[in-house]
Amino acid sequence: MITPHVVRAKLPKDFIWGFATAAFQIEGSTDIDGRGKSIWDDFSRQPGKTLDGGNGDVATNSYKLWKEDIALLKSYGVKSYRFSIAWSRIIPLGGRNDPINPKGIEYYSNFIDELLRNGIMPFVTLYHWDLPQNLHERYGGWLNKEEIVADYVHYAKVCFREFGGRVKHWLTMNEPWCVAVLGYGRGVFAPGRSSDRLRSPEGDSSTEPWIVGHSVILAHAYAVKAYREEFKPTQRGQIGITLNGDWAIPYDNSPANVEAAQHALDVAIGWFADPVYLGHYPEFMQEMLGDRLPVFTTEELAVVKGSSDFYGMNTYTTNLCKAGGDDEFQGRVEYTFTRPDGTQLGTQAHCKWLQTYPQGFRALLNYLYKRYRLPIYVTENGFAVKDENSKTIEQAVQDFDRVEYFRGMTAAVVAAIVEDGVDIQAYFPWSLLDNFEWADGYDTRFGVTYVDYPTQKRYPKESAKFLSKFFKDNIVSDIPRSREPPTVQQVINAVRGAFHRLTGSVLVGAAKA
Ligand code: PNW
Repeated sequence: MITPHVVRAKLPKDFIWGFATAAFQIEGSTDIDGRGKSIWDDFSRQPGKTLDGGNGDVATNSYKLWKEDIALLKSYGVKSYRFSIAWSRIIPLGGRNDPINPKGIEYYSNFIDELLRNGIMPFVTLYHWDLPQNLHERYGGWLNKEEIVADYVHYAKVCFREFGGRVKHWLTMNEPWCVAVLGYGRGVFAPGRSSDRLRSPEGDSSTEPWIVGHSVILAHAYAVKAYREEFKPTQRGQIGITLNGDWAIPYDNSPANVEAAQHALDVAIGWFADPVYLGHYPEFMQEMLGDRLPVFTTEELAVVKGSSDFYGMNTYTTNLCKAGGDDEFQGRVEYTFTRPDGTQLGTQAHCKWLQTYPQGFRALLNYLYKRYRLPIYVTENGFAVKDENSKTIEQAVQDFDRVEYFRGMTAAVVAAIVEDGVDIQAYFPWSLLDNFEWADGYDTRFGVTYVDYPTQKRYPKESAKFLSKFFKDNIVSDIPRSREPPTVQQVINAVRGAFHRLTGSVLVGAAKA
């Protein structure tokens, strides 16, 4: 006999879901309680660096409205909240011999306590792009491997020591590709370095991003080593890195374009995932970059390989890939959303780089699970509705393109788990609130909650309601699963999972366009 509850149980009882944010995008209060500057403070204030001239001084005022934010999360019924700690609130000058700021510790400590009081599990990012400005000025930040690795590990250890009794899920770094490429290659994110002299008086886009990426990997890996050796035995948490990466589909069947799609994945994802999970840079990157790609010492490699307990995945879209062009950050591949027959891949978002394509999400989940063989935590996934910022509040909360996006993406998660046997542990839509969208300023809104900036009032959008209901309906929390007789599908999944673990292949292929 199959009870209705079991039929309804599409996601495992312990499946984690919640919303994601990042410190600089929401906190504001940049000069309060002893916070030091981050590289985004001045960068966002320079004319021309953000689309609307917006900066992080106020953002969603969450440094002050933190209790309200937690109440909002609670009202959405989340199990977890992914947020980041601002390094320069903990250590205002950033370095390993610089003073620790008790006010910063106190703030996040209270925040974590309040989450736990509300039954919400903290999922904490240590670095979401807000490098202490002083480390950039003192020695070049991520360009200086020796210094930055030691300083980052020190900062991470302070956080493990202060918060690790209560925080059981850590992300070392958010999206190293963005840190390296957007910050030191294209120069569109802080610190804004680039070879383009119209953009930046200094920088070398042909070398710096690869150096920065290398430092980020090492800082991550040495922090994980410290956690595992000094904290994990008593704190018993999970730690890993989270990488951005979108699915890549060949534009057509030509061998050059089929190869191009793999090259795109190699640079977007393999650049970081291959060293961390497989112990080497992708061969294609070594060919493309030659001696511009830094080399790990044997000792470093031993620390890097296996340095993530799970696969942390931020993904938004799918790109059609054509071989050609000289953009090394895309693997010398050109991206488009227009198919050979002229149709669009999906619904266009406010940002140029984003269209809805849930089949691609499912294919990417399969690809990552097959290649890296670890449980996947989806730590970001989201959509910015076109021209949402020009709408009235009443119109904006009717965010049906975002609802459509999340309907497709959540269905893809369920299908990947139930039909493909992919081990997915968590799903965090980006973002809890509309917020400071980096170089887009406040013009692009990714929130499931509308923020009326003049009043700082929050208005839940339809997408928030959709997601709350989806997870309420699909995660069965009242019946322990093990007591129920397994459904036919669950037996099939168990066999699939075992097969996968033995052979490394996924039985049911994902949708490929
Ligand atoms: C991620 N792209 O950034 C970040 O982790 C968030 O802080 C950000 O708000 C969110 O996605 C939405 O953009 C990205 O150009 C920035 O492909 C740029 C890209 C992808 C992700």
